[in-house]
Amino acid sequence: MGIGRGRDKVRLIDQNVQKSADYRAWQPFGQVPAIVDDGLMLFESGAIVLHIGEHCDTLLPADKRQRARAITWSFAALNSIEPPLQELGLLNLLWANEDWAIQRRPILEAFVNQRLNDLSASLGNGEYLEERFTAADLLMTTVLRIPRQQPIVEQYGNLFAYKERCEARPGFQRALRAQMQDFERNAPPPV
Ligand SMILES: N[C@@H](CCC(=O)N[C@@H](CS)C(=O)NCC(=O)O)C(=O)O
Repeated sequence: MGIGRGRDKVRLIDQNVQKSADYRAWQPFGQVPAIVDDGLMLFESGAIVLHIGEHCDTLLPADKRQRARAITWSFAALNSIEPPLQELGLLNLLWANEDWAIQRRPILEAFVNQRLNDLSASLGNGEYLEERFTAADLLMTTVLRIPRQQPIVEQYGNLFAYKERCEARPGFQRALRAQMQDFERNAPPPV
């Protein structure tokens, strides 16, 4: 996939490509997303967003201290908030009625709530994680969208408003629409 150079640069892959040695040389785990920018092959969404941020002051401020803060919050989104939300999202989506999942749920929900509570306290009345929108907000918003089957982020008024504010940004809407179009164009016909 190329960077911001039109839809002809987007390559969708199937499970055969995922398993292929060529693709594994690019993305060792066979996952998406992965990009090539001027011959540089990258994977991991956090690394990709930060790489794109190198060319975009909106995503990564030129000021060194502000940049370091944006990177710090990017890691917080991916390392501290995403793992418990991801586990909850998968539990809801794939295993909700399994005995082990029913047993796991209370401890997991408590952990998720602890993280969201701390994030909510840190955000306070702020519009964004730092003084202005950065790559960290993009990543945090994407992470907060994970537990869609369960209204858990909704319980934190300021976090929910923050997520909606970030989602409403024109760039976010454009990117989401483009991604959804790929799914719509390639969805199997209804049975
Ligand atoms: N940590 C990786 C996770 C990527 C990931 O989970 N990708 C999913 C789609 S959103 C995937 O490729 N799943 C297929 C698989 O794991 O085989 C990242 O942020 O890029």
